[in-house]
Amino acid sequence: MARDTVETHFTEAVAALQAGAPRDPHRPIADGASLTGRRCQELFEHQLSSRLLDIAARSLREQGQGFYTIGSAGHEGNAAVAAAVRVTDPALLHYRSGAFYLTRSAATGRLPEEGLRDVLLGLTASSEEPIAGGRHKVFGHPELAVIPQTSTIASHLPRAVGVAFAIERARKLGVPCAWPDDSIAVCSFGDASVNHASALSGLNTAAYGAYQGLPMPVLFVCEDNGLGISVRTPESWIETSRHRGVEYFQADGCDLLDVHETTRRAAEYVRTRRAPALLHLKTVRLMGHAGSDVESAYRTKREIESDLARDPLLRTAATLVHAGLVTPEELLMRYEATREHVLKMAMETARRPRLTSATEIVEPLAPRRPDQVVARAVITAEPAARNRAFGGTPPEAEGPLTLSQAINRTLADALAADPGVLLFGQDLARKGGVYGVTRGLQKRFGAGRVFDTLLDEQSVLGLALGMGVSGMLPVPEIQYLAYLHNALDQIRGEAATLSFFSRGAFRNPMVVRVAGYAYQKGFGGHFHNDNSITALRDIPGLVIASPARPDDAASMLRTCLAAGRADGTVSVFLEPIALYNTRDLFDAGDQGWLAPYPPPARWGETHVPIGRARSYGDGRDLTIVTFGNGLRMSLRAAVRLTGEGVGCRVLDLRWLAPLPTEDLIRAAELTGRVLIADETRRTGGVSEGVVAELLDAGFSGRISRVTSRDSFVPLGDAANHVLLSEAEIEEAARKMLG
Ligand SMILES: Cc1ncc(C[n+]2csc(CCOP(=O)(O)OP(=O)(O)O)c2C)c(N)n1
Repeated sequence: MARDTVETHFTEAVAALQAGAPRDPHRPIADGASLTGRRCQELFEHQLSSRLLDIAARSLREQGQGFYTIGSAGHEGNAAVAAAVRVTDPALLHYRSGAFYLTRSAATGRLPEEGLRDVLLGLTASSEEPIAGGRHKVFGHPELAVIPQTSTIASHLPRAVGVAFAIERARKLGVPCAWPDDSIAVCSFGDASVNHASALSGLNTAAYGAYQGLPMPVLFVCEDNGLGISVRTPESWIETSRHRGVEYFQADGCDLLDVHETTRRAAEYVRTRRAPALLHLKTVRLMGHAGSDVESAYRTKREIESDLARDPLLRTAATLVHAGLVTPEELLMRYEATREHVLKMAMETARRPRLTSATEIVEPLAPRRPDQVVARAVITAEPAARNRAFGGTPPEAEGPLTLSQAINRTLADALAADPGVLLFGQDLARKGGVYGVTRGLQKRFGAGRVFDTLLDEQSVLGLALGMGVSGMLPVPEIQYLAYLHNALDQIRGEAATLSFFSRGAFRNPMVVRVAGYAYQKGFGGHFHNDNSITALRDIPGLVIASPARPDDAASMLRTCLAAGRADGTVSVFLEPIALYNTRDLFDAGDQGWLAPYPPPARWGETHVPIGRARSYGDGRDLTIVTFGNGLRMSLRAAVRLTGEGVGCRVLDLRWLAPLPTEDLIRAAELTGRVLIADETRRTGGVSEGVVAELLDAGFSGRISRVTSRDSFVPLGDAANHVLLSEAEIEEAARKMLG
């Protein structure tokens, strides 16, 4: 393979170095340095290996055997970041933190080859790669406390803050945590990424927490090479835009000694004060953004050359030579030998197995162990603790409950039974939520477990992501369905992918409670009555629970919580706002929408497995398939139709992902006519999925659907013009039968 300018520049510059008088390798390598000569040599080896992995990535790519060429060249100073923090500090790494990864790998006692092999297997997308198993090229390893990251820049900062928060909260509550009590979260990223909303969300949340005196032990590491692909970061932008409340440290990222010393101070600051800090490393970017990048199209020759002159690998080489620890000749021999070794390993890894089937690929997406879920779902607090939690009156003795009350009682039971359950969101704690669903829970379970967050959905979910991966069972609340979209990537790109990209080695169980759907009486307009869940429906592995009735809500919430604990499941629990306080079904005062609380002893019996629908009635003429508010409307319509002699049955899907396909087909076949009553939009709404399932299963009867309009929901009564109505359901049913 032809040598890159970076390689020739390095070898020529090393050859020209002048050896200095030998220093004791066990003493600081330079006056005032925190690294000994020996340690500096070791770190040089990791820097060198990281550089040669970048060379290997290109070689593999040229041979059609490698699939990723974003490298770490120019950023190898981050080896010293790894050396200055603890191996047990959870790390969420930038895609250029290769030398950090190799250094940490070696620090845990693994052979240098093991770290190299991890990365090479990632480049070649081999199924033997130890974290993502060929699904992506990531830095991650459960034994190294390195949590893998996606390619979405900055999306990991909210999680990193969540991890820091979790370390402290677990200690305070005395619950198990994946990381030691005095650990700190380490999170690296690029300089262009700092401007991303997710980064700002993470930095601000850390500052906001610290400002209030909350422990926030997170070390942000900005690896600033001055570029985001081709766009320059304005001079001094990182130091200028820094957040108050996040202590700032700066080092020359090309100078291993400076990086080590500064990281030591920064890490010490974060560890002892339990406060956030930003470590700003001024690096360079060598070899372009990625393999396919033609840097000369947007950078001058001078700019490229000035980066070359700052090559961190060369800088460490010079330090070693000047300290008399190695001669230029020895270094060059070392370079060549390592180069040959890494390229040979690369060719070997190119022959390792790859992913060969869809079944194999999707396997870690959504592990489901229903037996384990049932076993978890029946876990209840000790009777005395439960008694205390409910002030002596257990909810099953309260009589029939509303949906809102049933959710409140179920959350209380979960808080009483599992000390790792935490509830949080905007206005959730002191006020009890906009609709009072969580009222009284903070008082009973304390501000450590039920708390208000800042007004930022990315942070709410980021905290959950961090807590989940640390061993807790977070139950974040998103105040309204519309606002979930402000932070969707935290579910789509982060929560839902972690198991996939780590083959289940890391999991972030959570139950995201979302108040949603429309039909609030004349209140709120679109953003408080959003009826679209399309952005959730196609997320692989995500469970979407949509309870309509109080008893189902209790059982389904327990299922989601139990699935979180048993399988790491990420669930979205959609609560229909308009039904929170609904009491009646057919007539005023009939209390048909209330239900007794399923008592703990019977949870086993009343358990609702993921993906099982609920059927009402036994008519043989028409099946109305529905969910949420549609259930109440359909039941009311069905009673009127029955009065006219039509045999109706109503199927409440309850789970919108995965859809209860078996129950759906069975209910459809029983009547041969299916009317889907779907309160979401016509385009991209739930009914599209239901129709597709029926057709895929070969259902040959009639299918019709009524939905809400492809519109946003207007303010006031005008909403009724675009939302699915009971009258439309009835009319469509008559049309089908007529
Ligand atoms: C949210 C998002 N938008 C766009 C991209 C495409 N992208 C990949 S890397 C990159 C530049 C990032 O620059 P910086 O944060 O400075 O890191 P560097 O690559 O320079 O180390 C961009 C825009 C992405 N990965 N994620």
